[in-house]
Amino acid sequence: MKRIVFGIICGMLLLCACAGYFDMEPEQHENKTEDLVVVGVSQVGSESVWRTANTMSLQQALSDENGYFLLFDNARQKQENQIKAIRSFISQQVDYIVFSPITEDGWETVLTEAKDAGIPVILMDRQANVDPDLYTAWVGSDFEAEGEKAGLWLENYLRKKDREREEIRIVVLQGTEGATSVIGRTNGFQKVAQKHSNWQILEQVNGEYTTAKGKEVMQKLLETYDDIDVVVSQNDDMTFGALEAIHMEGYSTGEEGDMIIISFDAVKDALKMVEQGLIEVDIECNPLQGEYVSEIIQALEAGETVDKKCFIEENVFTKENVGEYIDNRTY
Ligand code: GZL
Repeated sequence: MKRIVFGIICGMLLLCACAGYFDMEPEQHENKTEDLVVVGVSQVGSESVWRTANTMSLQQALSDENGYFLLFDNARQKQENQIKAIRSFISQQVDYIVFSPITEDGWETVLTEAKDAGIPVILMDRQANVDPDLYTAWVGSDFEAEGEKAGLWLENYLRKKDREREEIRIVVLQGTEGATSVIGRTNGFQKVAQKHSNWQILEQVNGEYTTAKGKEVMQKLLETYDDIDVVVSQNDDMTFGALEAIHMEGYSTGEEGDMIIISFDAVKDALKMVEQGLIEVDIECNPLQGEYVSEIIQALEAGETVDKKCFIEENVFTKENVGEYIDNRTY
């Protein structure tokens, strides 16, 4: 039974006016409104190229042509905005709530309210530290695997360069504190790093997943430490800022450079830098999650059970393989 309140129907009528809604027979109006699945989406923000691609993927998949009425809210990187949006979706009695929790903690109360209202919650991208009964499914990346891939790449790179026994001084630009992607990438990289007593993680700093903050914290790290060998930057936007700071100080990056850059996300502009040798390796984090979310909703609409967790396939890009992928990159 679709729960669509007066406010949404008004919005629908307004929206459909241009789509010839009023040319239809009265009984057709009912079908059009009744057939749409109403989904409330609370998005973290628009802090990165990755996030923009993630949003576009959701909006393309949850379109009215695909049978959805999408209520979309941009939380501008604030948890309180996400909680407000979720409560608004509950009061509008949407059919599903979809959101990427900006950080893992602080969701128990509002997700209990959604459960009490009988509204299924689908998590995407980041995860929430709640009783698994409070959400129906999660779709996203294996962040710990991403971090481990970065560590294993560095291990292999140093071996090839005959630098296995050298003192390797590493700094880490982390994203938003408490985000699943930060926790996973940090733990995954450390799992490899702890096997190498000659690897020294000098400092891990919060670059907030943005270019501006990435540049700012990299400048501070360059002032603090003389010889940094490796920069692990947990998303490409921070990497763009870090590279600006590194070049401003007269350092170079790449195989023959002063520092090795390891980045995450693998957006097109960063892959171009991999091709140019500015970034040594980019660990993919796939933002195209809209189709996965839609498939979960369609399965639930058909009365099917769905997997609690759905991990998305991801790649690792270096100069050796980036050429095969870069032209097809849509973001
Ligand atoms: C990863 C996602 C991260 C991206 C950043 O799934 O949570 O948030 O790596 C984005 O670009 O800001």
